[in-house]
Amino acid sequence: MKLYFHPASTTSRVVQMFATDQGIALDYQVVDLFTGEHMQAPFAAINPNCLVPVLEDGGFRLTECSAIVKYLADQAGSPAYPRDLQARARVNEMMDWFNANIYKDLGYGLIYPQIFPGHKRPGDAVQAGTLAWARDKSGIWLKTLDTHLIGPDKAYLCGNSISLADYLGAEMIALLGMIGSDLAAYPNIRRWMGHMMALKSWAPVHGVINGFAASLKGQTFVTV
Ligand SMILES: N[C@@H](CCC(=O)N[C@@H](CS)C(=O)NCC(=O)O)C(=O)O
Repeated sequence: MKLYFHPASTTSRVVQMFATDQGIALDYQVVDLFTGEHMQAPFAAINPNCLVPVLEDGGFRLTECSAIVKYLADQAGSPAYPRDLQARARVNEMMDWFNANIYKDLGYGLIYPQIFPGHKRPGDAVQAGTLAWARDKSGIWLKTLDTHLIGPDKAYLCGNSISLADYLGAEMIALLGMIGSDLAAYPNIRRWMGHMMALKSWAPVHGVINGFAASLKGQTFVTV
């Protein structure tokens, strides 16, 4: 199976982390987001959304990182996507929560407009207003995640064993490091992220993005 991806892509790393951690072999093909390869005709023919990741399994193509890891997990029979109806529903619930709730405010509202020039809003007032809104909303989501969704007892999002939701959610929360948040205000999130970052696949998968984060050091960001 082939994965079209880029190591600086949050959603690509979700798939990379899951596959690497679970020992699922993929043929990795970089699509260079920095030169705009994803916007060119050959890749647009593969994914008309012009986004990575894309999984190719023979003639079957799949987009959306959440759908991709579910497909890989089912194929491998991974316990990270349990068969039990209610346990699986809990994992789905948590994945939807990250994708639909926190990511739009934390990723697209707060972090990306500050670190990716293409996401910066036109004009200082619009940029400042976007960041202020997203900072407040992100703070509410993070508090809910810390207090209610993780809480003081669980090692992982859906209990004491790792699930697909952890691979998805951890990539989104790890972005906070890029704008200088140490998660000190969110001890349960910090503990959970400690477990995720201790996975042996974490360092190799995050080499490129950590290099980018290092290049941002010294800049001042609106953060939570
Ligand atoms: N909902 C998609 C989002 C994919 C996505 O946003 N990919 C980004 C990288 S993280 C991308 O390809 N961006 C290229 C661009 O915006 O031009 C998923 O979960 O896979």
